Amino acid sequence: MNMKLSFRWYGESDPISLEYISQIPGMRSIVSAVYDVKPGEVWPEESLARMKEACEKHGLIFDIVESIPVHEDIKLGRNNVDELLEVYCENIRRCAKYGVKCVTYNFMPVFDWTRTQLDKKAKDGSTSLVMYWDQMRGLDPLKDDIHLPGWDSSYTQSEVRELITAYGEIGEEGLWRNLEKFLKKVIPVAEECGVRMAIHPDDPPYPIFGLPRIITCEENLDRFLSIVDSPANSLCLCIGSLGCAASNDIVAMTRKYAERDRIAFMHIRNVKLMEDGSFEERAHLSSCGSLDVYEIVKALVDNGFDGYVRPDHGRMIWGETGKPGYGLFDRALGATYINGLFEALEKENAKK
Ligand code: DNO
Repeated sequence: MNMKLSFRWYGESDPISLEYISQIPGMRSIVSAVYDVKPGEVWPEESLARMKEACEKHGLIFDIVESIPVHEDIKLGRNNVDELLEVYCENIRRCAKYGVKCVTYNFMPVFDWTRTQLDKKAKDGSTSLVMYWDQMRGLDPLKDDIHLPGWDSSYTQSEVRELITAYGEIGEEGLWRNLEKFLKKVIPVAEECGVRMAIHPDDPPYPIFGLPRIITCEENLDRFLSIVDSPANSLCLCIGSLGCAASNDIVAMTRKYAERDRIAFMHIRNVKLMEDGSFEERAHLSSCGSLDVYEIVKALVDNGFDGYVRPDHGRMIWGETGKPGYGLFDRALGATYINGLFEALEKENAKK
């Protein structure tokens, strides 16, 4: 198959072993990161070397990083931003030195993915992550000491308040300006060392708590890609994130960006959208959620996609416990489903 199947692994502390991951049919690459350093610090080469070696022992390749986090001061364009950008570039160089070909990151202010519950039980007894507006409404991080799943819990409440105020001041256009500065510095370095940078969309793809969010829709993805028109400046097309806005036509977007070779990495999962904009994460199969995963994969295959793919968030099934979204069983089922779609579609196309 042309696509490169991958699996996220949280390093030595991950309860899922590389041995188990290597037993998933067709598994090729490991998606990981150096977890024991803070954003804005240089990644020790020994950690990268260890990761590479551990993967190779199991016949796997460590060639995707998710993520090199972008320090809030880069996103806010303040304080020692130039120094932080230097560190970012150095981390890309170091990753490349150990064989990394794709680096994922996001440009979401303060909070990464946002959900209101991590273990919502479905009728069949499985659990998954959900975002319900009736749980979300009424929460105000400026007033209440709240911690939603997915947030970096290392911020104190007063730090969160300060950050939210600072983002309020720069607004969306300020965030675009700082993203442009980031890309103009980082993409030439990525090009030089053969790395494709893959921005992860905002999850969910609209402002939360009045914070600006810009990697949200086709118009903004077009704007993003035109800032530096290079395959090194590409997308991590997370269909479950973009798919939480009913206005995003994910099949059409996948086709368009695959045609232009601007998708470096695909995150494949399914979500069920509710009428009020709430959503539930579901099994990967098209009929389980709102996204037509078959049509999305077809859009890739029709354009000769040979980038990285990973089964994204799975449900917790068969009694498994662990990191929400990142258990073994349902992601492994997702992987075999993805394999099936690609094999069928690639073979069909080869006959034409
Ligand atoms: C959630 C992930 C995100 C993603 C980052 C990329 O499960 O997809 O946390 O890794 O947004 O920087």
